[in-house]
Amino acid sequence: MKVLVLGGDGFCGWPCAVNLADGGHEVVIVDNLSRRKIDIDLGVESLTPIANLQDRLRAWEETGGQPIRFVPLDIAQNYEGLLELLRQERPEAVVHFAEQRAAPYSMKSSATKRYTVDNNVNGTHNLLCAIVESGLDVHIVHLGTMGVYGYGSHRGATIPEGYLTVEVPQPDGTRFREKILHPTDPGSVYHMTKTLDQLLFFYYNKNDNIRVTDLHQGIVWGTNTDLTDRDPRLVNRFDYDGDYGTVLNRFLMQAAIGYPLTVHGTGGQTRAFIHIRDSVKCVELAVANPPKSGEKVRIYNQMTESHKVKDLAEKVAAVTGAKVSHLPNPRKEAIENDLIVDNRCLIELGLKPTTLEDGLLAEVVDVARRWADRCDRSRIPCVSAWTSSQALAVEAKV
Ligand code: NAD
Ligand code: USQ
Repeated sequence: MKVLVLGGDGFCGWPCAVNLADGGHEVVIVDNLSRRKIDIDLGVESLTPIANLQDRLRAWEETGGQPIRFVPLDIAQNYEGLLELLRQERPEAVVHFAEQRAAPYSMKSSATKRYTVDNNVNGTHNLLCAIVESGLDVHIVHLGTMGVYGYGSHRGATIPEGYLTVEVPQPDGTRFREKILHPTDPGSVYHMTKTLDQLLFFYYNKNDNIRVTDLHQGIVWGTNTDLTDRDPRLVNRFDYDGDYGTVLNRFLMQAAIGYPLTVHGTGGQTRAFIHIRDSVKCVELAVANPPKSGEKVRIYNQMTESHKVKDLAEKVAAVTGAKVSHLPNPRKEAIENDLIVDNRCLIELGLKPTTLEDGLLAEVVDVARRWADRCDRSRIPCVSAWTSSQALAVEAKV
């Protein structure tokens, strides 16, 4: 089938695009390369030396991959271009990764807050509008986040896959039962844009029958898949800086260079995780199993395991001998939370989870060790603070 991969030059999008092409799909990457421009603005680079997209695509073909085309386009700013592209390509599916995805970056300043809202909400809305205007029946597979549910308010309840059955007491004493979108509780401006995406999908699905699978993904860790391992020019990005690096990859990289692991606060924060190989597989499964016409938005919790940040630090320390440090938390977040997640949908579709216990921690440390000399240690601290009082505490420590 023909698939447009919006944001196909990014960390999750690139391995996903080559995987879909390897599975026989005709893939077109659509990207405005904004992620690479943000690296330049922040003065940071992926730990792994990533080739430019043209070289990536050439290497992919030279190593036997089905050709992938690239269309440079800003989906948030160029509505007409997006509509024209849909009309020309007539894809059966669009996989939508094209958003500003770092919570700390989204909290850096008014400028980055506004950019994140403009880019993410406009991009998603443009896609929905353009599909309606094109008259095409396109399945959207969107990368959402586990963070839409919020952290800290569940108190032992299992988080369902998107919908919650509630009972509303009625004046006559009876109880009214209904299935609603799970209430949202975003923890950053970035996470808030994902909760707004959810409502946009809900509305356009109800009004225009747009078919959507929204993948509420946990924190992705790891670097490469078998396909991006094929050639050095296919290597995936590895973010380690204080804005874009995510917690487990940061710990693995810090361990590789002998930097004390940067646990925020007590480390009692529990988060959901998924390895990049499983993330790629989940998108493949979602593309292959579209909702039927008239079906409500499908929501899958795309995660395989939950861990407390302090437990992750201990696991990484046990494998590598790294030291653990507890730092003032730049984020306004619950200091401790539980997280029990229902993820049966993707498992039932055939996902076989890769777990931390599979020896992969060590594998990622090897990737980080290999490129350790590319690391700029001064970019490791997380200095983007959620509030001014947190900024003061962080500045005092850095
Ligand atoms: P990334 O920043 O590496 O990739 C995003 C890509 O989208 C980049 O190549 C960027 O240039 C492109 N892009 C952004 N705005 C665009 C626009 N307006 N027009 C065209 N292209 C645009 O991020 P990622 O880690 O690959 O994440 C991809 C998606 O998955 C995001 O929506 C993110 O919210 C979601 N997600 C990521 C993680 C994670 O741990 N990385 C976890 C859960 C969900
Ligand atoms: N943390 C540390 N030390 C660090 C970095 C982070 O203790 O050096 C803590 C944070 O305070 C937070 C937790 O680790 O409590 C997770 O932070 P993160 O940066 O790994 O993840 P997050 O900001 O939630 O965002 C990432 C992706 C985002 C995705 C989200 C999925 O960047 O795109 O949506 O994970 S989820 O966490 O499930 O919402």
